[in-house]
Amino acid sequence: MSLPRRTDPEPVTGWPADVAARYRALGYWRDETFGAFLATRAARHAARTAVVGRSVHTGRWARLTYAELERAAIAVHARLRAAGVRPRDRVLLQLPNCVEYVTYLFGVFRSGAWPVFTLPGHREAELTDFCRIADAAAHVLGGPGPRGADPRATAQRVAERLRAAGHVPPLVVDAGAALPEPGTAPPPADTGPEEVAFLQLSGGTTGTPKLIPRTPADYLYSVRESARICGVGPDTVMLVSLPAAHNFPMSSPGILGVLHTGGTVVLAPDPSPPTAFALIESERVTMTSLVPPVLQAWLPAAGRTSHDLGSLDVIQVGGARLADAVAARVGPDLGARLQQVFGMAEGLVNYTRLDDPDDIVTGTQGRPISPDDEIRVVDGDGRDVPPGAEGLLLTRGPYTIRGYYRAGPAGAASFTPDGFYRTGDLVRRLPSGHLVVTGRAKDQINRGGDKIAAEEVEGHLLAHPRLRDAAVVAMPDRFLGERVCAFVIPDGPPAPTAAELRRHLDERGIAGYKVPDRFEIVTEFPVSALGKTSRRELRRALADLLRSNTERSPR
Ligand code: AMP
Ligand code: DBH
Repeated sequence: MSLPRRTDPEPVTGWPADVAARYRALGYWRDETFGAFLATRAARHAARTAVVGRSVHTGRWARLTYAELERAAIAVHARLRAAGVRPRDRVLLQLPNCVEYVTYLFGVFRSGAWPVFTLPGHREAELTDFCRIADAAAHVLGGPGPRGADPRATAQRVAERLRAAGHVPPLVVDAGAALPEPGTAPPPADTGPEEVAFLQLSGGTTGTPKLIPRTPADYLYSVRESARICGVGPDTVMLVSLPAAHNFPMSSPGILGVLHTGGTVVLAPDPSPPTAFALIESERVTMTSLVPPVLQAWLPAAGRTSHDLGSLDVIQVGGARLADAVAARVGPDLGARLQQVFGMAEGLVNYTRLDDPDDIVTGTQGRPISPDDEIRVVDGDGRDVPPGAEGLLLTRGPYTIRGYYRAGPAGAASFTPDGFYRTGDLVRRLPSGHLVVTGRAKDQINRGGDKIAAEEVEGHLLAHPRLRDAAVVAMPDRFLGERVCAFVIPDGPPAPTAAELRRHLDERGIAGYKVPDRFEIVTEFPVSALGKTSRRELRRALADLLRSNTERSPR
């Protein structure tokens, strides 16, 4: 069987040849590929437990040794090959946290195809965009989606949308189905170590999502160093309760860092204290990675639980700004060491080190992995600010991309002409090199670690026939850090209600976490000096509104 011909991918990565040669000479970039990664670990750690988690095939908990994981990945490769998936094809990988996440991840790698790391919460709006941009050949799905959604029905709607736009929909591969006996195992169909091997997702800032091309050479450098910095080894038992696709639990050091060293990955279906605490006790979990709101739910629950959390040694927190006061509670309330992680799927990852003094661990978001991570803190005109002052963070280095995948001029705007990635984050740099994240200058909302591009939600709102304009901004929130607020201007009375607008967005098929938590109906927007809608003024108006609401409402 063969799939329809796909466009050739663009394996360009943009590192200048002399820079690449230097990263190679320094030993950062090596020859290891993802197709071969698991085979060497399986040979070394055959009988050790690699993965524990639910199976979407059997519906029960499963434990796989390294040897069993390798066999399952070979079977997935055989299945994909029989279905016509070829090296460099793009394959959407969309699964809940389950053992099949890992078997399919390595099966896709082994086939030489590029996984595209979609989140379980992505719906037809996002998936259609990913399929279109990546020209995806296959879509691996399984299990129930969030809030009981059926991923097969979603895939059906994706297919309809793609066909209507003249595209060929991807082949649907159900990870819940039984795997074939591999028979004669096809050899790994590897692509080169410095070629693109997968597409990670960016939180984005524009109307269309951005895909991040990563290579084995650059990514595995960050994984190896992350494992070393975080003290990960064969005795590490890592609880993964954030979506496995997210760059943080995937690579900082995450699933790949643990498998790199022969440790055990435990996949939790959700991060709630009852689920996570039971697994920490039963699997003797030593380490986990959390976003701040999950940590805030764990802190009070730890004092009440009957589960033994004593095995827990390191709790990593990242994805969104952790308040210093909450950071200080980790040791006393959870009896574990805190590690702050400030990273991005585009590359740069910062860690507080396990031997950093307490004030650095609670008060900073860490320092870069590599001595060759170049950091610039600049003002609005691109000039370096004085040491210690707040500014925009620019970065370049051995595992930070030089461009997005097929993103055109809108994508190029995220990079300086000399190749620095414009993170859009506001930071201060301490003399020790540690960074403090002080704010953000990009039109993105960080809802407890879930990133939402304002422009994307605005685009969907503007498709409503009775709206003239829409502007989406962050709204401060005690628990999630930020929530989403949409200001809308109706096209005359009667204005659509919030419920109608939510229904409209639901019909558009966008992920639930992007649907605004609050709608404000207004008659006009404040404008900047250039006549553009001023999101800054809207945030200020919202802050005034929220303040007067709290003052008025009785306690
Ligand atoms: P993405 O580009 O979608 O991978 O998201 C990365 C962004 O998440 C960063 O540029 C920051 O805005 C945000 N982020 C990640 N970790 C932290 C952290 N520890 N503190 C503050 N913001 C963070
Ligand atoms: O938020 C992120 O994207 C992130 C956070 C921590 C990340 O990509 C990472 C570590 O690698």
